[in-house]
Amino acid sequence: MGLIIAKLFRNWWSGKKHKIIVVGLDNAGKTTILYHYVTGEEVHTKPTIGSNVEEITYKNISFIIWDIGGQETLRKSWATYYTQTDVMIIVIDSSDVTRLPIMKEHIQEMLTHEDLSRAHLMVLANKQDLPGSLTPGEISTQLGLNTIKNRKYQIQGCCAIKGEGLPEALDWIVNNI
Ligand SMILES: Nc1nc2c(ncn2[C@@H]2O[C@H](COP(=O)(O)OP(=O)(O)OP(=O)(O)O)[C@@H](O)[C@H]2O)c(=O)[nH]1
Ligand SMILES: [Mg+2]
Repeated sequence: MGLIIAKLFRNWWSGKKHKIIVVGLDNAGKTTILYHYVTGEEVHTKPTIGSNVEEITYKNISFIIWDIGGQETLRKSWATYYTQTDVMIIVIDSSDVTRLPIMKEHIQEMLTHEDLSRAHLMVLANKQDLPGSLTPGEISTQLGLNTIKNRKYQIQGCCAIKGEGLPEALDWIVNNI
């Protein structure tokens, strides 16, 4: 407890703005998540061309959050956002089971990318409200998260349109950066 308070104080005192990147396939719910963090409400989104960036403060810690478009043609440019990243949030549409192997490959690439070597990983298993969606445990298995070594990571189930599970993800981030 004392350590966490000391860490929170140090982060606040240094004025550091932690960089979070939010990646995932198109339609996963990334922009919905970003604007839920910013406004606390459900927002109507359009597919992101390029990226959105917003700043939020949570528990006295400042974050710059980059939400990067996930359409196939945009995925080649994800790496241009990686430098200086503190936390990567990977968003999965838990009902989009057939495309999980595509995201598994992207995660493997990200985990070996030099610019992300010190970034923590939060996987958000979104759309838990949809019938047929996989549980966070099932997604973790399919993505092979249990093979991750030397990195802090967590998987969290969520429903971005209702905001469920989103504070828990930020709490984990605040407690682990
Ligand atoms: N049922 C359900 N729908 C969701 C949830 N989260 C997001 N959506 C919907 O999924 C659709 C896509 O959401 P976006 O946030 O635009 O997806 P994105 O990942 O930003 O997509 P790109 O910008 O194309 O990469 C929208 O219609 C959202 O309302 C959820 O938890 N449950
Ligand atoms: Mg988007």
